[in-house]
Amino acid sequence: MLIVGELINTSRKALKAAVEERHAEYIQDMACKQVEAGAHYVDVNCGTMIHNEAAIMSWLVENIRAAVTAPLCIDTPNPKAMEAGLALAQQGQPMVNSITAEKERFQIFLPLVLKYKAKVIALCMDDRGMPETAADRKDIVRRLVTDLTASGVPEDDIYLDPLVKPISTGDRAGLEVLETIYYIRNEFPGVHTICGLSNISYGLPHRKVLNQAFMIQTMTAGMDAYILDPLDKTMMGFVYASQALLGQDPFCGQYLAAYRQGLYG
Ligand code: THG
Repeated sequence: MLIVGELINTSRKALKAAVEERHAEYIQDMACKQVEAGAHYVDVNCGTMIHNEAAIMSWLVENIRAAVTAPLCIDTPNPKAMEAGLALAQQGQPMVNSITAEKERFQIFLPLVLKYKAKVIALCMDDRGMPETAADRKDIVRRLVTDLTASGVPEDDIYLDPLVKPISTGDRAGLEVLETIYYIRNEFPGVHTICGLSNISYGLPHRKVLNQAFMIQTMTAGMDAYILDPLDKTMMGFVYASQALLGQDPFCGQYLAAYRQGLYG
């Protein structure tokens, strides 16, 4: 299981304010807290800062890497911001978040993935836009896996993201993702699957419970990585419990170790 901490994202009001004030300690503290809570990667997203995204990405990455040794997940559709982040994120194997099957985006981001030997999140999206059904996603998944592996990206570095849409916008949003995970597990067992979990709950009250339920459902379907809020201790408890219950934690070792470290409960 790979956990990417989602909290350094300027779509979050408090984080945006800290970035605008260049409050480095706030950002560093947020990075440390997520890693201490069990995150393996720290996501870095300043996509709302459209006028100087690349410069802000550089500032964020420099400060975060001084605070934690965990590798970083550079989260932007902007090629300049992606390169700026990757150039500085030299600790462990960085993660590119994300490439898509959109022709131009694929051509621009692929060289960066190869240059930095990065893990890559491949979003199920192409020039036709956001997919609705699992059938739409399957076609895109096949193209992404074929094109990435043919270009020399190891299967183990590929994280397919089915693209989670809010359940408030359509009753089948969860089901279509589950069906996509089953498909990927069967057809491409060597690649990973990841999602932005908190997307599922946009627009509804008490979001945490929807995020937690969807984590368990998707993990049961075979998802093996998440972008989530690692400071939600109930969520982290469900992650360790699910791993053990799905036969992915020999002798409940991680469940026990996380309990002893106070990571849930
Ligand atoms: N796939 C991939 N990357 C992603 C996503 C994805 N990166 C961004 C996002 N989706 C995952 N990260 C977040 C971060 C925050 C929130 C949701 C997903 C969130 N923020 C509150 C909101 O916007 O309402 C902020 C509230 C506040 O102000 O604090 O929910 O799907 N590959």
